[in-house]
Amino acid sequence: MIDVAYTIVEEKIFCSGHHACPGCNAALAFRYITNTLGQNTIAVVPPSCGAIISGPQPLSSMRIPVYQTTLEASAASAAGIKRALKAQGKDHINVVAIAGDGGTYDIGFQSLSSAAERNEDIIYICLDNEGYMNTGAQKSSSTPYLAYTTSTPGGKPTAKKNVAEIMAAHRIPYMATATTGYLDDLVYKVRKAKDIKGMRFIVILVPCLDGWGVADHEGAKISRLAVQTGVFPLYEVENGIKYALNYGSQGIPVSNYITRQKRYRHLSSEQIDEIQQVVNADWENFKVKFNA
Ligand SMILES: Cc1ncc(C[n+]2csc(CCOP(=O)(O)OP(=O)(O)O)c2C)c(N)n1
Ligand code: SF4
Ligand SMILES: [Mg+2]
Repeated sequence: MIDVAYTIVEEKIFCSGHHACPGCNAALAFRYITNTLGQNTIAVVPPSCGAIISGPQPLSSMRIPVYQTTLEASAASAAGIKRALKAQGKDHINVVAIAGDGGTYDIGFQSLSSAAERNEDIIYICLDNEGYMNTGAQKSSSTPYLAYTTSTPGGKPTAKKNVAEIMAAHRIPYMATATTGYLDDLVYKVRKAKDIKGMRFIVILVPCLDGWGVADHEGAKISRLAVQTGVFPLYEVENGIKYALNYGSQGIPVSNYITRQKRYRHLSSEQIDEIQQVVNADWENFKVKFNA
């Protein structure tokens, strides 16, 4: 594993007074993303909880320009802005799209995939709270197997889409996973992405207090458990082939993660065992990539 102990230096781009729920981990991620990228940044944000954090203008919580685009078009909008800046000789300005999982895994995926294929010079960050939370916690293709959402009241019958591997398979210069429980690692990855040219993609797991049914102060702890149980490993992939593991499973039973969240409270012990088996098998397969 790679040691990424870092001093977090924040440029004060993110301000207090946003409209997210108290304790929202998406807001925490916004703070560290924007404060790390700094003043020379333009953000593109589609409809999502991120949009109520970053806008409406002039009441934005961010001291940088924010373009609120459609749910389908984050990557295309960011790519267009970056190309226009380059044409004006302003290549030093970072363009970052910050979208939810619904806007990334599902509705915005076509424009994201084609921007990746063209190797557009943008940073694309997915704040993955595993559902359409801003509209009442419906399921997305990021929602995990058996999790309750308002559109899967009996639990989602299919698995979470693996967007990290899909994006790595585009062979973009940089792909990484991160989460709010490991802020030094998150900042390290945003800073690294800032210094790379071409398409950069980071998916950040951000527990949604309301949609997952966790206490206001538990978001970061839950996200650490996601990593320590092996549910959501933190890793990087360069050019689709060079894998590096930052934080992975510590062998903690997945029940420690699941039983803290109301979205799983309908599960039987057999179903929790089933999830444990899947996590074990995924982790064994996943480790091969780092030993190769
Ligand atoms: C094409 C389209 N479909 C539906 C909507 C309504 N809508 C606005 S925000 C949102 C939820 C987006 O979910 P996600 O991207 O996961 O972000 P989150 O709210 O979870 O932060 C939806 C469905 C929309 N704006 N555009
Ligand atoms: S619904 Fe979830 S993601 Fe949205 S503001 Fe509240 S805690 Fe944050
Ligand atoms: Mg979401």
